[in-house]
Amino acid sequence: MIAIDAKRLLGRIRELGAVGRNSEGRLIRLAASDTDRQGRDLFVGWLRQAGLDVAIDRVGNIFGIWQSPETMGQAPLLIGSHIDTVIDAGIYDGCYGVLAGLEVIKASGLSPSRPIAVAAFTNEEGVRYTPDMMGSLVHAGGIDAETVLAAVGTDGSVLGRELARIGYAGDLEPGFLTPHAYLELHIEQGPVLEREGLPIGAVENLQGISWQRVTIDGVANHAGTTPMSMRSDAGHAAARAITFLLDRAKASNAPTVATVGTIRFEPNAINVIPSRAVFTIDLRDPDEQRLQAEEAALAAYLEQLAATENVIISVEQLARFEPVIFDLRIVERIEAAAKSRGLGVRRMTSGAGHDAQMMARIAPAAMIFVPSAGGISHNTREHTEDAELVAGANILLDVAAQLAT
Ligand code: HGY
Ligand code: MN
Ligand code: MN
Repeated sequence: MIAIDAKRLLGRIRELGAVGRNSEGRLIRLAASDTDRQGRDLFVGWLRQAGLDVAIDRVGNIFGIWQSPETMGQAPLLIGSHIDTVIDAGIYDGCYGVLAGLEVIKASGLSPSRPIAVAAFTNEEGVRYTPDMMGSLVHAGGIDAETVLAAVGTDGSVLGRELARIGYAGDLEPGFLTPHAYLELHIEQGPVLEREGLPIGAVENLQGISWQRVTIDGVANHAGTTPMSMRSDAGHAAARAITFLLDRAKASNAPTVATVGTIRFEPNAINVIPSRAVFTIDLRDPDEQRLQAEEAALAAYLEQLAATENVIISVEQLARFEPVIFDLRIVERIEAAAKSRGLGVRRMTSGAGHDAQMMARIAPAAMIFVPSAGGISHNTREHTEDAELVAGANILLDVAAQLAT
């Protein structure tokens, strides 16, 4: 059986994982930052070393393309993910799938009858600029490049300017490549595979995602002199809203998940009643109707809260993606490939967002998962065993070999 170069894959995951660490050793490669550039430069160097054509589009999506005179002009098989990270990231999220895609292209014994390309999409994480899965969303035609290039980051930067500054504002029109099929290999980032002792997940669907930013405006006042009955306390209103949202998700027997990952007060002083609270909501559910019902319940609560707390509440939608069903034929190929290598496999839902959910809009797409130790991700403790990483990459190779011939 053909196999990927395990040593090179594992070595490069660690080499890329060492890029973009700050003075305390924390891994932070936010989209279009200087550390993202360092990661991009390393990856592009490996693409050139592999003899691939390197293509960069206007929103900084990077493609390494293998083709031959015989395959030229045919729709390529595309294997992709991302190399930007969250804050205090692990070394596998996104990077594993991109580097495994490059190893598939370089695997000896592969004789594709169509081009194969590997992609690292811009700003999959959405931490600095929203929405997440941004580069693949542009590629799939879900948002136009101009809108994305004008996106203002949490640090006040503008994405288009940052891409130009780091040298990744390409001139290719996004969407220049329509894949024959799309594959993505990724760590599960959840507890299922490890709990069931399975090395491979054949991902058949991906849950819906709703990101919102809530701004609550009250009245700054003296913490000591203002009676509780006379306050318009943006901080208390925010606390009540967050408690409502999270208690409701906890009490639900549905798989709905809710997260408030960022919050800030103004003027943010110990003895001043907050005049403003701004926080973000990440709400997800595999069922679109239930997700809409959760959004509606929150909206109704906020309306009632504004009246009782005497504050003004405004909500901005930062991202909204419906659940996605992946291509069953590819899911079945993943299962069959695992079984033919004697690897346990199960179908599963992705709790995390991925570029595959955008590419599924323009091509048959599916994902392969490998276990995450302790189900932990978006955390420096993110870990997957070498043998599991190699097994997943070989399943990617097997399915790619079938789709590319
Ligand atoms: O938010 C997500 O699920 C992905 O990590 N961007
Ligand atoms: Mn990811
Ligand atoms: Mn992630």
